Amino acid sequence: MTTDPNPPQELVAKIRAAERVLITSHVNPDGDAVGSSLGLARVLRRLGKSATVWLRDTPPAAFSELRGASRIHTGESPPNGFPDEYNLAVTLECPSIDRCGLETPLEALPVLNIDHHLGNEHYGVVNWVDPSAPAVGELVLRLADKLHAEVDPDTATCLFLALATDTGWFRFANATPDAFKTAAVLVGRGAKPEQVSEWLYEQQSPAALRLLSEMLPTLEIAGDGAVATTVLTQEMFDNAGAEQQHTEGLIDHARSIAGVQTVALLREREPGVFKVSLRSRGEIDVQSVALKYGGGGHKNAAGFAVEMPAAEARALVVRELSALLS
Ligand SMILES: [Mn+2]
Repeated sequence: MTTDPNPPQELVAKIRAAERVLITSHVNPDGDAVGSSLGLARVLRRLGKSATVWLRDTPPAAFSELRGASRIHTGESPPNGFPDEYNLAVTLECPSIDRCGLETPLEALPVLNIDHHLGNEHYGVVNWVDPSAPAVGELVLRLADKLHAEVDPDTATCLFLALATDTGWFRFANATPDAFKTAAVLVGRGAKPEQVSEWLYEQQSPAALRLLSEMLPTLEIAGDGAVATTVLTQEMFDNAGAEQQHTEGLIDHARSIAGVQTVALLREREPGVFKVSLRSRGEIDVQSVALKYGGGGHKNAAGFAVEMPAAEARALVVRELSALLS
């Protein structure tokens, strides 16, 4: 794909002109959402602007070591006199404006929409959507360079975490030559991969491991060995003393089984409501399933929510995933 790697001029101009910027990303924020948001906030502050990061949901604890993580505002609506006290909102990683968890009021501000999801709805006053970018963190790096803002080691670390998590540590199909080049630039500017890896994988709480042990017995294989599903009910969260944030990475265990092409993790967010996370290999498009049920994502990683009993929800997911393979 030959996409212009540069941010649109209009986007750069709007950022240069703004003094107080609200940055947000999607609900249930992942590494790209958190790393990009914190990285962009640091870039804007470096330019003398006020930048506030608001995420509707509390980020996973694994990201709490990132510089600025303790300053992230969470909850139903943005803080500090929203919307009157801001000039501009930037959404990162939000294919539609409601993905940030706040719909109408955000439109009180001009919205810059920066994303790499193919199905982005171009809802902003300026839209910078580059599906060839391995992570939104890479777009933030390109933007920082365009703005001539210094990317210091803490900023580079935020963006590296975004890139590393979205590419599965450079193992997924989006681990392109550009992804490696961007990683090289970020490490050159002071990002420490070994430190990020330690934060993500060696700071687990006992609750997270107990939750894994609750999940593993629920493993079921269907579709001639190609479809693996696991379930986490509220009861399992209670047994483990775990929270939703402890589910980070749990879906990958089923992916590791030989012959499995597509996997799902169903987790109960509130009684009877399941968030379904889907993963797939190669050309198998799980985004199509997610879109059918009002969700979204990428070809190989997507999700949606359903309200029904666990067994019924699992049967539906198995049916849909099996149909993808036939
Ligand atoms: Mn992303």
